[in-house]
Amino acid sequence: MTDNISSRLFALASGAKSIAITTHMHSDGDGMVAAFALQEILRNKRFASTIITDGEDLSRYSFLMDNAMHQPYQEGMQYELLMVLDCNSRDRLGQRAPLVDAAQKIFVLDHHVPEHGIIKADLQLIDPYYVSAGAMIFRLFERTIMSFEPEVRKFIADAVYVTILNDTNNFSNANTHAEVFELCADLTRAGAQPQLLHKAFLQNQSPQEMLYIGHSLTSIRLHLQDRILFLHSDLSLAQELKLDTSTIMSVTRYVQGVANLDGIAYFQELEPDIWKVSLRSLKLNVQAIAAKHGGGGHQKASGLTLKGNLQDVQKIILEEFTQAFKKL
Ligand SMILES: [Mn+2]
Repeated sequence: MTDNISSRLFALASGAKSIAITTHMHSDGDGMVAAFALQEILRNKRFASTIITDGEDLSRYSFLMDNAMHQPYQEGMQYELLMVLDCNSRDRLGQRAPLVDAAQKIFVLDHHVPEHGIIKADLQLIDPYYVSAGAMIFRLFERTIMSFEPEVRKFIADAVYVTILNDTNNFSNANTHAEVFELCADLTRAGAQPQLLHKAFLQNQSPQEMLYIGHSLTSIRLHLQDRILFLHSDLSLAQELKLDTSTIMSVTRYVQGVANLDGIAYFQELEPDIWKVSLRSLKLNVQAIAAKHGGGGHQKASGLTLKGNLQDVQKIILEEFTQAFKKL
């Protein structure tokens, strides 16, 4: 099945004059790093491609970007073949959604549950069982990757390993099943060095980022008989610290170890009164909550965007959690 998809993808690439790779908005260490891996695979098959970004700061990934060809989105951009990674929804492409309309052929590779604004693809692989989009790329192109020179193989293995570190939150999320370790063993054999990648990707915070996290943690409040934890970071905090929040990992990872919780909601103000809300729960289906408000993700980890002041958006989420408990 996967051999068939990879050969069909290379056939699409052969027929295309231009190829773009992109991912969801507020790109992360899965979608963006999977794009680096896919670009390297294409390059070694002699297909040039460009990764289209929102112009976000990619410095977190600099250790994997020596060969990366990327460009911020500009209105009017057109590519014959568009590859969308870690995303199956047009809505989640944000300002880059017109790339979908302009493309002649579209390939979608994703592990999110399809919800709304589903991209109509000529070729797609969507499987929520996979731990990361990067993991899907590795399994999909495994035979091709293994035929590459050792240093190319190592680069792809490094990138895929990072997508797994990202989406499992360092092997601590519920998606860390046996196949994840089997895949990581294969990646390690292909040259990935877990200790160096852990250091480069998960332990490179700036003092400003640590201050941002620390201030955000002081906002912790408990609700619904102390079963739900809320915390937030307002825009002024990022501005005071001169921190570009698109460069840092979600603050939720610092509260996922709090004992006796049934859910977490982290509210991050991206623009005045625009809040990115990250939901986590091992008990409640937070994907349903996020989807109801135009967001999406996974049952145990989802995200959405809400408009309003902090009090209002927190009220909305508190009500959703209250209803979700009633349904249990
Ligand atoms: Mn992902």
